[in-house]
Amino acid sequence: MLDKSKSGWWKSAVFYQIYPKSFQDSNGDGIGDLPGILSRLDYLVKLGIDGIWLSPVCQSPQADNGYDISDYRGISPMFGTMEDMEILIREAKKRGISIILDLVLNHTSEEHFWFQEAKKSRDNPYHDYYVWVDGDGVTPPNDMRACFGGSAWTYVPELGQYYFHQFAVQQPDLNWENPVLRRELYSMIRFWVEKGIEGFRLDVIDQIAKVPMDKITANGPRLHDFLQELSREAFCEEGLVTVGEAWGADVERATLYSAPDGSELSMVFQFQHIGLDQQTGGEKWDLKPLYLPDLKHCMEGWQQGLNGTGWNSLFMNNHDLPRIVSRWGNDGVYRVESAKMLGTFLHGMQGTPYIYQGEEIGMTNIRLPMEEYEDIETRNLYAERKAAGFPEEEIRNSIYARSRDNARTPMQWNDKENAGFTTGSPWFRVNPNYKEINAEKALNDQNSIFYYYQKLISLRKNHRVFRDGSFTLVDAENEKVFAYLRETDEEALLVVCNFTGEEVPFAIPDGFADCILQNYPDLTETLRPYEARMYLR
Ligand code: TEU
Ligand code: CA
Repeated sequence: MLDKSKSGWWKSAVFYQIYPKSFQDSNGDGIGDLPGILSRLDYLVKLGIDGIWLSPVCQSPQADNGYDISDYRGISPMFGTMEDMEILIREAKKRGISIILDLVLNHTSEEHFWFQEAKKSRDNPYHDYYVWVDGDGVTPPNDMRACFGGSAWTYVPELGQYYFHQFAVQQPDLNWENPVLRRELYSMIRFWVEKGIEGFRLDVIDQIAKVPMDKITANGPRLHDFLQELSREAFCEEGLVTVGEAWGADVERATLYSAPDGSELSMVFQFQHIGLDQQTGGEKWDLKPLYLPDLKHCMEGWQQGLNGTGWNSLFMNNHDLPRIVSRWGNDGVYRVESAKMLGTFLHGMQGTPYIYQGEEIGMTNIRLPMEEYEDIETRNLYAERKAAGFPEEEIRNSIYARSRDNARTPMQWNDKENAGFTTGSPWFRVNPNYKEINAEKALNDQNSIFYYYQKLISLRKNHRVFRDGSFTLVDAENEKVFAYLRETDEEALLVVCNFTGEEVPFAIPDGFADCILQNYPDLTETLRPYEARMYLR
């Protein structure tokens, strides 16, 4: 077990993200919950992870599946009780697993007490917890759009004002210019630290310093002031791990976010790699194929840019993203090989890896009838593009490829009804491929993706080169094979990944004879479809 009292323990850790609603139901209501997670802790111990990032479980009307919080200090009854949470924290800690809570500090639910008060009058003490602009109810203050579609401004006639919301109408933005609000948030964070929470994931943290009348959302002028205050006031313990979601991050900004002096956060989730298969100037729904050299140069920039000056997170999946094996792998005949290849590609790099629930067994995207999509972003997109006259088939293809719901189908535990997720009726459709793809089957198959991920995690812990090594691309312009070298003064690690379904030639550089990990049973002169290897020297 890692010594988590030391700052930087998380540089040797591997984290696992749980989307509680879809992980494990324990009481038959069809919704995942905290006791369900507790019942699966030993599965996660077997995988070898060191911490769990829990997507929000606080009180919420679920307009955005819990990212619309109405009480930061209360557990939503759909997930269980505060006692369930305290038991989970304790039992996880006994197993060497830290609980990392998802903090949504950019906005609350409209049902939060603060907003209910703020709406009552302009001079209510909570009014300035939010962002208001006078208006006539006809013309919003400006043409800013919300991430989930529509205007970013909603009018409250009783006040003669609009309030600002970067996301859903039900998610009013908090006003971080207000020091009283900021202190409320810091006090809430300390409440959770006292409960034994050992880390935080910070939702859209680079959007908190918004200046809506200047049309600024990400990377606002006071962002780093706020983050440094947040770190000083709330993240006081050396061992706390903090990861900020920063869609607008580049390497330069990330050296501030993850500065080694701990003045801001431990690391951020940046998304430059995730945007590479999106049409330039388009939205995530505007698809284009991934061009492998783009991915190589992107990852090279982050690996070299933060080596010694900051710290990377490493991820390809989360609750907002389509399943990577369907996106950049092959979820058909080469599902197992390509899932292992993608894991090899990522886990050989410098940074803290995050495994999203089901990634370790190669869960895939799902195609649903349009009316079955749950996600507010997907539903709004369908309506918006339908109204704009986009061809039905084009809209559907975008949704099949990019909907967040791809990641939110229930975890597939076994081949029994509802994949063992619930004994009731699941809140969301279980992927019909659960009979083939499930954890029980994986645990009974030594060649499963699960055991491959278990080996990746173990290798990272047993060879310092994974944490400390330099990064150099090998054969950088090769459009089919992503190969790179990690080196310290004692060891060298060569990672080789064929990102295609073709057999391709690749010359293994001299001196690398010891293949420590491979996703095919033997070694041949060429690289077979989605073949991945790790060599150590
Ligand atoms: O996501 C922020 C965010 O910008 C993404 O939702 C993005 O808009 C889209 O999903 C991918 O292009 C965070 C949370 O992760 C997400 O689940 C919440 O819906 C959102 O913030 C609002 O809290
Ligand atoms: Ca339940």
